[in-house]
Amino acid sequence: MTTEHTAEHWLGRSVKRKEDDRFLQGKGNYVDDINLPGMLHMSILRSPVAHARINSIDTSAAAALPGVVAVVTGELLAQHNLAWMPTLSGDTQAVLATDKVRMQGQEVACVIAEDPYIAHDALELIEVDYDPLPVVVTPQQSLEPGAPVIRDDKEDKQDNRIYHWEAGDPEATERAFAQADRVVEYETFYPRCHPAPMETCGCVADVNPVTGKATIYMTSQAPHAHRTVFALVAGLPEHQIQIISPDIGGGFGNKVPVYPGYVVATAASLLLGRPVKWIEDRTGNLISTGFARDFYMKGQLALREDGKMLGLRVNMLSDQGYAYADAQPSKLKAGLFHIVTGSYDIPAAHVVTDGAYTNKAPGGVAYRCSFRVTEASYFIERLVQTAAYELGVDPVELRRRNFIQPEQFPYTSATGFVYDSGNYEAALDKALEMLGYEDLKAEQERARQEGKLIGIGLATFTEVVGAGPSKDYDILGLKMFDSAELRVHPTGKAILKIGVQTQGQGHETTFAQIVANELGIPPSDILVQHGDTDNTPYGLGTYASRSTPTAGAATAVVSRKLRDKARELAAHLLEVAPEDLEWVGDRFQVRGAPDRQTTIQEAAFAAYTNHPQGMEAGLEGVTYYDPPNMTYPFGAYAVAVEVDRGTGQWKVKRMVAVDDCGVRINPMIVEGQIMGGLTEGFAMAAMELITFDELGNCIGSNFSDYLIPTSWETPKFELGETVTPSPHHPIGAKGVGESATVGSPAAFVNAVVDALAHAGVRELEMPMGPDKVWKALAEAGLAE
Ligand code: MCN
Ligand code: CUN
Repeated sequence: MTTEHTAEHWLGRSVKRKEDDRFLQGKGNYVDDINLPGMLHMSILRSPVAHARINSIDTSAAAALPGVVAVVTGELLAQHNLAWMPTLSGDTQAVLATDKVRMQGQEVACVIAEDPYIAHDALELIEVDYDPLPVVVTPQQSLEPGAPVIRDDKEDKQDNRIYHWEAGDPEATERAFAQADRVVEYETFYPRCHPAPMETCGCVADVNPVTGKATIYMTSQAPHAHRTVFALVAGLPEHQIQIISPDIGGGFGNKVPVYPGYVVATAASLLLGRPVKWIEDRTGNLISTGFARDFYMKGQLALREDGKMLGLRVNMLSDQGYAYADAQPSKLKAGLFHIVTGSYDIPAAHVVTDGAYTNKAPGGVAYRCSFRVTEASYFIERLVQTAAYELGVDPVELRRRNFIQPEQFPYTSATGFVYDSGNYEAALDKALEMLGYEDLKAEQERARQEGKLIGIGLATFTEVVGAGPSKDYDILGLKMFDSAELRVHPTGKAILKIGVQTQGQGHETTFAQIVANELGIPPSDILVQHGDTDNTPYGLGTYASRSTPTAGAATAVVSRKLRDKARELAAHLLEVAPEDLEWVGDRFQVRGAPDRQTTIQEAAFAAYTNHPQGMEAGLEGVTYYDPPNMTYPFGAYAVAVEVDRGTGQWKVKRMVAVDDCGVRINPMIVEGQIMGGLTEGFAMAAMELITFDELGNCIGSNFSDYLIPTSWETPKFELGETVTPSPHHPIGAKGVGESATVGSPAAFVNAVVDALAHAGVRELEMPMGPDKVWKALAEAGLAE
């Protein structure tokens, strides 16, 4: 009798998240859950002023408070050559201030005490004598001649410019503009915002006084890279440093940089011989850690009369704060901002970028961004809408006339990106159909006659994620490959160890699904381990939606290696040649005699109990995957809003998001990623803002000033999908973790601007609070 066997499919299946059992039952293990015997607690004193010379720091009263074990200052660190540390973009940042403070909230001193409350109380007893200096809060001010030089700690630094970097072809772009019938200009500012994860940053540093081994439990999106940086900063041998990222309560990019708190806690543990815990407070998190955006952008689009785009010029000025600390590929000074041509076939482009120091927090890239794609995507999608108004064509039509066409892939953009695959029109069609675009336009017209304002906004964005190919991508010289190690044990249960680190993205489930898809071992039999540098292979970590494109690919490749070995084992067991076997998803069958079969579990057992002579025992392997290209997910988002002419408030009537991230491993998790990302995109468009007064006081240092949406404010999202597989990824998947945050802000802004556009309004700066919208209404004569 022949057995008809069909293996279960594990891709495209909404397997429930394995990690949720422990999260839902309160059994997560976050850094603050870690308590070690003899552990001390650290608290950080931060500068109240944005720019000042430090005349003196008196720690005597704090040190005398009962329960205080030590007070650490920059001067003490300087004795160990630890007062400054390198940033991920090769600049330097103070660990604790010595000469000057250069931003409000800068780390000035740390108290180590027997309990966290004593540590906190002792901060008030530290006397710091500051001599205020002129403050610079915008990059425009900072680049003016005569502006105070912020980084005068560097001997050769005479001004505040950090970098000047260009991409594209200036001559070709000039020629394109010379041929243009129309030139449309657009200028905007993408304000500073903050990822604000639920869990702030923190660590427990445990340097063993006997062995010298440093075990650091840390909120880290990139434990391996952080270990290497620690080895370089502290001069500790790398094998004596173990970084463990336990469960992480959201990262969103905030936990990519190295922060002073980690370094001081580790130094303190080394000096005191006891474990030291540091848990950042909310204000510390908002005021001093990885912010996002703060990009001033201006550009021109050259068009033919029929709407064909010919050329694009963009100038960008970036506010980096007092240290250039963007976690981004070394070569690319403004990250991937030069993908600013977006989804459009623009033959020529020239992008000029500059970065400047200001008296503000460093951090740069964070917040669901893939290295500045967010700003680029926002800019081009807003510019295209502006061009549509200027040309008097429907924004849908202008997009259609300029999309890169499916047959043009792989498509090389004017700034050198090689887009792997796409079908932009299909995604747009789907979004318009879901939205009922034509009907909505008619409704908008009717509403206008009744004195009501409805706006429709689109964004048809392209992302670039999965950094990255080692020829172009490295951070501090570390190439951006990623890794997977897979062991299948005798009973056919497996353990997968990966170099990336989940912060809520569900890797324990989706990575098990990738193995299951290749080997037929059910995900429930596969343990996914990550976030422990001693027990996982080297990798650059989770950010820039790179986990699936890099470590996900490594996981598929290593699984296939094991399957090849399993084939040999099955052939041995069935006494046939390996070529005579057919893989059917979870077992090998003899071609022509399918009831003769060996399951993957049987092959695994044989690997330890009955392997052929001459073959190595065991069923395990490791792969380091160097991606041949980035992946280019994309989407079409459509938003309809209603704007209240009396108050300037706007409400989302509909929000349709069609995403294409290639093959979806777990549709439920992908949709969760998109919902979360859309919420954050909405948040930036509507309310999230870190700003500063002229003295450099941070406004947005707590949750009553820094507004994040709750479920009450968050609109309903309607999701759709198209599937255009990545041709170079082993399972055709593209990253998706950031798409919705990258793509959606422009759609929201386009919608609100569209409601006012007939009265000449072209620009509203984010966040579009009712005050701003009301002012625009009033200026356009629309307010009532
Ligand atoms: N996935 C899938 N099919 C695809 C693509 C992805 O099933 N075609 C799944 C993945 O396997 C993974 C998740 O979706 O479980 C996200 O995958 P990916 O796009 O590879 O992104 P990363 O895992 O690298 O996550 C990083 C990304 C970034 S950079 C930020 S910022 C962000 C984001 O993820 N931070 C998050 N989403 C977050 N979600 C939560 N809950 N918490 C954060 O801190
Ligand atoms: Cu830039 S935020 Mo995510 O890449 O960690």
